[in-house]
Amino acid sequence: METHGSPDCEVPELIHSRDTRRADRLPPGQMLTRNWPVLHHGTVPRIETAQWSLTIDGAVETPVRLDWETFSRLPRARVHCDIHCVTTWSRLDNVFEGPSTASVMAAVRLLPEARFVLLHAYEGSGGAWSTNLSLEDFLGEDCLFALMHDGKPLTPHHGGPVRVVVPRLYFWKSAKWVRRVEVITTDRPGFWEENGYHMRGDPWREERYRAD
Ligand SMILES: Nc1nc2c(c(=O)[nH]1)N[C@H]1C(S)=C(S)[C@@H](COP(=O)(O)O)O[C@H]1N2
Ligand SMILES: [Mo]
Repeated sequence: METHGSPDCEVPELIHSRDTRRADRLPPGQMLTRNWPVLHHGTVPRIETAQWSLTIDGAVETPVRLDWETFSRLPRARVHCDIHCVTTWSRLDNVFEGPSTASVMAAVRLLPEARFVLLHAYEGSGGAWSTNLSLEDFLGEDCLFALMHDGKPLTPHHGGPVRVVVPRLYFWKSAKWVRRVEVITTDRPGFWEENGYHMRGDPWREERYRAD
């Protein structure tokens, strides 16, 4: 069943990402944009929700695979946040909606040695794409698996049916078309990180490229 709307009548709680409270919300070297640019490697994969699933495995006690039916009914949060792309555009005041990363990850029980995640995406033509994050960044209170943006289902171009959103880091860490969360014990570069982008990507420190 194609459900994008909230599973119950209640509007999910709105969490204000901490960076939206700054007096100056534009990180160094960024420029404001009002529209929402589309950026990715390869072509846009088209995933029917009936074929969609999210796998969480690696350094966890109980790996899971969630289908759309289950995932779309999970309790959700709404997050008000700013987007900062490493290519220097920033878009303020977005509202994303979906299950929080912390609530979804609680189901698998992390092993004590778990430290990082590699997010893997569904692919169009153009090959495998992934990105790495520390668990601390990934499980932030404003991080979610987003199905909606500004009240509408995420379009395929922006990562629908489901993308990750991690507002505190440059937007390349917010994997579109997420299909797998691989929990790992030592940090491993993803696609852009292999190609010279920073392992962490904090926009306030301008962590754009790797120094090594
Ligand atoms: N699967 C996947 N996710 C991705 C990318 C990609 O190439 N593949 N690019 C990243 C980059 S570099 C940016 S800036 C944002 C862009 O998201 P948008 O197109 O919704 O603005 O997606 C990120 N997530
Ligand atoms: Mo980007």
